[in-house]
Amino acid sequence: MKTPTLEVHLEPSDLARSMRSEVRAGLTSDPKWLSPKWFYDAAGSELFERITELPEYYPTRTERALLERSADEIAAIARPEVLVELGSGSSEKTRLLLEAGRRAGTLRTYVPQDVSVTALEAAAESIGAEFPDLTVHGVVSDFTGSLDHLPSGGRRTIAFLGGTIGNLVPDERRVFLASVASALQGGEHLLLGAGLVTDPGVLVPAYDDAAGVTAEFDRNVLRVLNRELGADFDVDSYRHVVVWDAENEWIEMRLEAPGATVVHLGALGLDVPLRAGEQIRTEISAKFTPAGLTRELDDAGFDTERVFTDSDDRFALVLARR
Ligand code: AVJ
Repeated sequence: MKTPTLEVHLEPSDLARSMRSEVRAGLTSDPKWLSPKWFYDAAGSELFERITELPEYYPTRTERALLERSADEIAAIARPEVLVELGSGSSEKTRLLLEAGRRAGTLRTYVPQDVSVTALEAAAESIGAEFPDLTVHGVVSDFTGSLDHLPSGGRRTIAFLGGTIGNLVPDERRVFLASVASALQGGEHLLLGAGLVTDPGVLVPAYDDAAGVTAEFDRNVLRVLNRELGADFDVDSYRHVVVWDAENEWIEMRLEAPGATVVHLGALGLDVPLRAGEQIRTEISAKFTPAGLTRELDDAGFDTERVFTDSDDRFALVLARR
């Protein structure tokens, strides 16, 4: 086995600084918001893994089934020598792409990128053991700012799976997709996983499960702020609210304050007054149509080569060529 290497472009102090400035911005605006980035401490990452196994949360298993069916075709078209994965997390579904790349005989290098050093180390270690001929080079960075650090040399495919693209609003998506395009050369590929617009009766429960795991995941962001920013949110008193915004075609998760209160954030020297019933937006998860995805990719300079969807049209894997 080759020893995985790790490159760090995001120090804990960078994260702490961006958390302070974003939380200040979000909690002093109207309506109030927090970035979904802060969900994923160790407890939050654990809760997210539990979400992916819930009966109501179909995206993960749907995307996995799509990858199982289409990974060989993807590898045959893209013929990746280097697979870069943005927001790789546990790299669980990636194995399907790595195996297909190995069968195609092209793949030499896997570059997982994530904000979490611990997730990357664990993933790099187990992938390295499972694929002894593969060079594994982890990059610790924020997916929106990591594209300057991509290795060059070798035909690359960038995978951005799970539907995380949906956390970005349209303007942010434009900027992000354009920067992915400019990081790639002609003939290289992007593999994008995205949730599709579907019945709100299916969408809403996926973010508001009966067992309350997603509610705990949502409230976990307040625990993170209590610990990291010396805040005094009364975490368990906040209600998890899920709204399907049909006009914007996104799910919104919010946390609702039960009564009027003032939250003190020690590290920011900030007092945040909340009205009774006031909601803080904690995540948007945009859903797409195949045509909309193709158009956004086209605007960014990609040619869509294949759109793989499940039989219920709930999730799409798009293979696009630069
Ligand atoms: C990891 C961003 C793809 O939006 O479906 C799951 C996060 N939030 N349940 C999603 C999430 C609530 C998830 N992504």
